Amino acid sequence: MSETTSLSSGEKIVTTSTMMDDPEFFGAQPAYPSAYRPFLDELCEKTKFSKSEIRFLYRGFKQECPAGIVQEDTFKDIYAKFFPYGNSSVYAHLVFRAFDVTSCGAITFKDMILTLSTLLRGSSREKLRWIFCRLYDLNGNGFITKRELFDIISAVHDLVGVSKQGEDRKTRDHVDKIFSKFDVNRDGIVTIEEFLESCLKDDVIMKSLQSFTTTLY
Ligand SMILES: [Ca+2]
Ligand SMILES: [Ca+2]
Repeated sequence: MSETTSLSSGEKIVTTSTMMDDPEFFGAQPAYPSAYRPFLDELCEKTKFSKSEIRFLYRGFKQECPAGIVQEDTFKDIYAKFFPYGNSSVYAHLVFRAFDVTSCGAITFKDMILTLSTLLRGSSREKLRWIFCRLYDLNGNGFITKRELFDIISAVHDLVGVSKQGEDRKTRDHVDKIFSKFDVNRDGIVTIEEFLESCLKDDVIMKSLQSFTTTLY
C-alpha cells in the first residue's frame, strides 16, 4: 500500500504504509544514543511538517546516516562531490555550522529538520532571518561587518571555483557593493532590520530565495 505526501509545492513523495509506521522511530530500543533520539511530538510542534512527513524524512536521514548524526567530515565530502571544481571546505564548514542548531558539533535529525522547516516552509522573512543569523553573522553578535560578508563571499567564490587571478580585488569590490546596499544608515554595520529591509525590496534576492535550498545542498 502506498501513500502520497506533499513535501513542498509541486513535489510529491510516495511512501509505503510500512515507512509511515516505522517502529524504529519510536521504538523501545533505539539503535543510537538516547541523546540523539528524535521526539516526534516535539518536532511536529516546532516545525511546519506533519508527523507523517517527519517520519518520512527521518527514514531517509537514517538510511543515509545510520549513526543518527552527520559529522562535519561527511558534510564536506558531500559538498566536494557537488562542487568538484572548487574548494568547498570553507563553505561546507559555514553551512555545517548553520545547520548545527543545538551547537553539539554534529548535525542531528532535530537540527536538520528545524533548518529544513525554515528553508522549505518558512516565510521570506524567516528564511532571511536564518541567512542573517545562522550564516552571515559569523560571530553571532547580532550584526554583520564587512569582514564577515567578505569571508562568506570568498567562501562562495572558492566553492564554485572562480579563477584566482585578480580575485581578491574583484571579491572586495563585490563585497563593497553588496555591503553599501545593506548598510542603509552607513554606520559600517548591517543590522537584521537593515538586512530585511534591503532584501525584501530586492526582486533578484527575493527570486533567489525561492531557489535558496537548491544552492544550499
Ligand atoms: Ca557579526
Ligand atoms: Ca547600518
